[in-house]
Amino acid sequence: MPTFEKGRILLAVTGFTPQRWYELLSASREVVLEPEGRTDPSITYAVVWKQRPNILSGLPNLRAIFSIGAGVDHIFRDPGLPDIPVVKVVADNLTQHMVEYVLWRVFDHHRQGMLYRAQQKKKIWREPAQRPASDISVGIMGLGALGTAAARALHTVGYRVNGWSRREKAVENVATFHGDRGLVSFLNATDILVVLLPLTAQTQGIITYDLLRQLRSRNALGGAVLVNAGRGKLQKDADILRALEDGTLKEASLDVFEVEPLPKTSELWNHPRVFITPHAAAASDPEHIVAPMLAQMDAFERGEDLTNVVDRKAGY
Ligand code: NDP
Ligand code: OXD
Repeated sequence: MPTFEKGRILLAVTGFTPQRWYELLSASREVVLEPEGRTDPSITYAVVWKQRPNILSGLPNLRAIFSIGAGVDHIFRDPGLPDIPVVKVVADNLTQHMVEYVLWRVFDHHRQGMLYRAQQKKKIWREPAQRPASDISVGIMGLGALGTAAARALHTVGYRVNGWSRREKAVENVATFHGDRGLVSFLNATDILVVLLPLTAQTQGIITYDLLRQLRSRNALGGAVLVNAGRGKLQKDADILRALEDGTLKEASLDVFEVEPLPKTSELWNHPRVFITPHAAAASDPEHIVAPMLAQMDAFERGEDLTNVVDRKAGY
């Protein structure tokens, strides 16, 4: 049997060099790097991150599209997207990174990291009051693979945890809310809001000033806190600045922004109560993602169902 009788892969990526993805995928299948192969009938899979628009529409035998990340909004932006299954990443390694990020940011806000860094700059020796995690409610917007794992970890270290999802959901030790009807109650019970939603037509721009006003600001932290590691277009950067200025928000940790990279002119960069990371909460590591991806392709060719296929209608 020839080595590459299996379907070939089109690797279509913008924004970074996919060398390692190419090497690991090539260990098992022939890989074509876009812009080559755009009408190649031997290509049956596309592995993509922010692919250039319309490049998948000319592939006559494309059977499935694999996202390099957990988010798929970058795929659905494509006007020429063929009507075939889109598979997202669900990987322990990625989930672990997101859990680490969420714990890190929640601990830092809870344990007054911003205050201590400001004091250190001025050589101030002053100890603020300490409150236990059990006095603080963290609300996770988006109780999916990442949000649920973060919720469990936060409960384990002592926080009270709320979760909000589209559909009704039960998660042990988490007070769950869902849909438009549950949103205000969820926010009213939340001191630190952690956003782990996907970007869809329904969620775009959801983190507004008015939404932030619903958070519980009279709390053990002395104010409400926002952590967004979902997508930048969920939020309005200007609304976050306004909320920080008038005390609606005490502090924010932002990993994602309306425009990325965050423009140098953004006031968020220099804000003393904003902590910025460059869309780095949970990177997709090819060493952990490619092997299961290839295994899925093999299984699919044996007639098995693909897993982690996104719901095109819901957009995630
Ligand atoms: P999932 O698809 O597993 O979960 C999404 C969650 O959001 C579900 O609980 C879903 O509700 C909820 N949701 C979706 N739409 C709505 C809505 N309209 N109203 C209320 N809840 C809604 O996603 P993941 O947990 O795997 O990932 C979440 C997002 O994190 C990704 O889409 C990506 O944008 C982002 N991400 C960011 C990274 C970073 O480095 N900053 C890294 C990886 C991911 P339901 O349970 O009812 O379906
Ligand atoms: C993802 C991301 O969606 O890294 O996985 O943002």
